[in-house]
Amino acid sequence: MNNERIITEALEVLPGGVNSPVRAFKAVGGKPIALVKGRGAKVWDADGREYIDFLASWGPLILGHAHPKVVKAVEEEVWKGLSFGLTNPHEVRLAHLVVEMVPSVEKVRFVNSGTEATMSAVRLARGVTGRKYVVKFDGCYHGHYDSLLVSAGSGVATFGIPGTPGIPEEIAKLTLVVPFNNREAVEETFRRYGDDIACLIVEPVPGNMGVVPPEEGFLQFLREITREYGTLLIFDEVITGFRLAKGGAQELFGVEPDITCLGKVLGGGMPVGAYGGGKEIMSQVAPEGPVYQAGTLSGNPVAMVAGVQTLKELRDREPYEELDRKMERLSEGVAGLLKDKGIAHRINRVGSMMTLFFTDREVRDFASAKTSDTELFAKFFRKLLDNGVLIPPSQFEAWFVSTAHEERDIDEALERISRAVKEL
Ligand code: KE4
Repeated sequence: MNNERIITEALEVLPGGVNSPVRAFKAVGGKPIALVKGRGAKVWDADGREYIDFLASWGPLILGHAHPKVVKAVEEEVWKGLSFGLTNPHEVRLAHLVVEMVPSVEKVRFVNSGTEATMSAVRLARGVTGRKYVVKFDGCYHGHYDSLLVSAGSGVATFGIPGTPGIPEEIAKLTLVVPFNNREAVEETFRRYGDDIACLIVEPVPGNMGVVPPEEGFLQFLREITREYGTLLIFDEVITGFRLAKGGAQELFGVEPDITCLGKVLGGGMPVGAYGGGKEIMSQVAPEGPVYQAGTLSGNPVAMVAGVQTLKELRDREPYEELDRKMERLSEGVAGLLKDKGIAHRINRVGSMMTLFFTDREVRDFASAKTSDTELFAKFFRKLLDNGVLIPPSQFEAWFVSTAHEERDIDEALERISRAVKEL
């Protein structure tokens, strides 16, 4: 079956022909593609076309597609059974790795997605503090949990939908939304609601408004003001966890949250999410404590072994300098091509995640990110696709490199991007 056939049939049985909205390419126009194979830094679509991949399945594939150690472990495990519904040894192995690698985590609970992780973390924070308000930043996306789907960044921002139908305003109004990198707004919010704020949740390095680095001291400031008001600080490290450093953004910036949410890289491409923190807070999670959360496939053995192999590779190899260098090479190459063409752009990069914005403004929050020319981005995206380079089909997302991207892949990608830029 080719792209055309797959997408046509998908439209008959899947809403929008997809299982996640951004895959429908509405933000970039034209027909979406279906991918059928990935190996290392490359993917192939159903028409047999090859792409150098910087989407990396939205972040999980830090070791590239079908890494041999991950595939072998999954292959061996499936013959022992796919799921038991009782504890299996691999969830304990993965939990030990998370505790070893993530500075603030002493105990962790596995779930099946990043959304489940952030939803559970907010419930835990409300349960532990007995408070009702949640603070989030405009442009940050934490999955599609009602309390957090309030001016979210990914998906919603791309479609320009402010929140979504189906969320009662009684729920939405318990979420206070402030601009990122804006201390005064955070101080004002705490001055007014501080004693009723259960938690503040933040992507320590937002990827969902595009990449926007936290300004000097901003994360430390959030740590201090939440501590001052007895509010729990939640780091949503679903993208940054194990990506920016072995211990994620909290290791890179030296700021420890009360609760950490994880996903993507944690499962190495299999559906795994997690939330964790100090023993005291996590002892409040059922059945040890009163805050309920559960899941049929949580800790699924096949998903766990994929995560174990991925984290062991990252722990033992610590490929972060190599990843940073590769992304620096790519981003500088792209900047040079656009400069030569006289196209206004900004590139924000932290480690091996970056975003190219088509704006001449510095991008330091969602408002400035939205000054980007999304029409030009859509054209750029399609020219790249035609030239064999796959980036996220949305201006407000992050590009990723993996350990499987060799220097020659970056150079080849820049060759293809150069051809695409000439056609702009
Ligand atoms: P999932 O429920 O999609 O596994 O995770 C939600 C989530 C939570 N936190 C952060 C920081 C995230 O980036 C995400 C999901 N990211 C989006 C795009 N960046 C996934 C792509 C999609 O929605 O299809």
